[in-house]
Amino acid sequence: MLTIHAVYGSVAKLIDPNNRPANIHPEHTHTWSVYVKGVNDADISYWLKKVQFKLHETYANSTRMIEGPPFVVEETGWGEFEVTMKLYFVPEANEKPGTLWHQLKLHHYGENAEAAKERREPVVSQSYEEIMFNEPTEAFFDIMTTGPPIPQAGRGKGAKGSKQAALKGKGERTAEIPYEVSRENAFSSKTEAAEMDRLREAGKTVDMMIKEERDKLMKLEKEVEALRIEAAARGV
Ligand code: SLL
Repeated sequence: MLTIHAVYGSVAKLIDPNNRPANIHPEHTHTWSVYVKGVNDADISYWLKKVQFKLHETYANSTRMIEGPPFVVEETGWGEFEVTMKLYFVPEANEKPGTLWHQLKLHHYGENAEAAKERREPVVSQSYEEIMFNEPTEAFFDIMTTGPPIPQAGRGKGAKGSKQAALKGKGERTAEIPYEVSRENAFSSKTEAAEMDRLREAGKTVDMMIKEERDKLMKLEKEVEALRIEAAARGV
């Protein structure tokens, strides 16, 4: 089992009548963006190839394909509607696209809606998503467990210890190792496979730990939010 985390949602701002961008339809009241991104803006392009955003049919070209990061659609409008996001994974995943739905929010709601509107606070609506793959391909699993690609500076041709260096060195012998262990060969592909299994198990444990921590964090965030609402209600 492989679990991937992503964040999706929207940010909307009321258009300032004194600072209205040119060429906007006179009925449009808000600028907004809808997005899929990594938790804490982490890079997700190593597993997410492209995203198709389906907007309300009142929009011209309501189906927008975003071919690479950032996976964002920016628009202006007057109404709220549900955005359908189709996530296309990298080919290594060998997975069908996954679909997410997001309700675009333009308006503040609740007791402090008017004050928030006065202050022109952006309306943010965001969700976490956990995407699970029951039987990931080896290649996809490798990509996911290796983590985001190393930044370009540290990579490049023949960077020491990099995969490229290991695989593309001219005339070098392959790094393949004997299948069976022998006294001379303490390492073999068999023991390597066993090691991989252990690593996979460890990976699952780490995934579980991350999930636990995130659950804790979300609980704390809820508590903070409740306190904030309570404080606001008391006029603090
Ligand atoms: C509503 N059911 O009535 C929704 C529909 C449509 C949103 C919302 C402008 C599109 C355009 C726009 O905001 N459409 O003019 O390009 O609230």
